[in-house]
Amino acid sequence: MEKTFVMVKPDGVSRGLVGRIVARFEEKGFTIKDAKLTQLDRQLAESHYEHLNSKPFFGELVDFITSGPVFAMVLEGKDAVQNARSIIGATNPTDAIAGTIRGDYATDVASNIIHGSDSPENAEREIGLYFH
Ligand code: DAT
Ligand code: MG
Repeated sequence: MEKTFVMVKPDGVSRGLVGRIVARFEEKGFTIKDAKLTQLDRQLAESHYEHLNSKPFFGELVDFITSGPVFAMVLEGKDAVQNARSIIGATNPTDAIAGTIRGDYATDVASNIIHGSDSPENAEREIGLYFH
């Protein structure tokens, strides 16, 4: 069994989508190992998205992700990282197919509802950042 880190972003929380999003992961077969509603400070946001800090949208990304509460989760399951990314859908909601979370609930890459770790190593790192 593998663990991954998934986080409903401020737009998903403010739009009241947490329950529906959590249900999708439960229905797929994930086990919720830990979860919390929390608000990121800039230091945590900059650390989480460190790999993007040279991108032109980095400031906007940090502003957005710290703009309100997020719902952070540790999910466990078979191939959890890859299966969660499949449910989440493509980074740009325009490319995300219907039936994925981003495909169903988002239109804009800058506010794409949800985060999911992209490798087991990053899952471990992100779980450590949020749950310690
Ligand atoms: P993902 O969240 O699918 O893993 P990523 O790690 O490449 O994608 O980027 C992290 C977040 O940064 C992404 O969910 C939304 C934001 N982002 C990515 N590309 C962007 C862009 N071109 N303009 C604005 N925000 C962007
Ligand atoms: Mg990513």
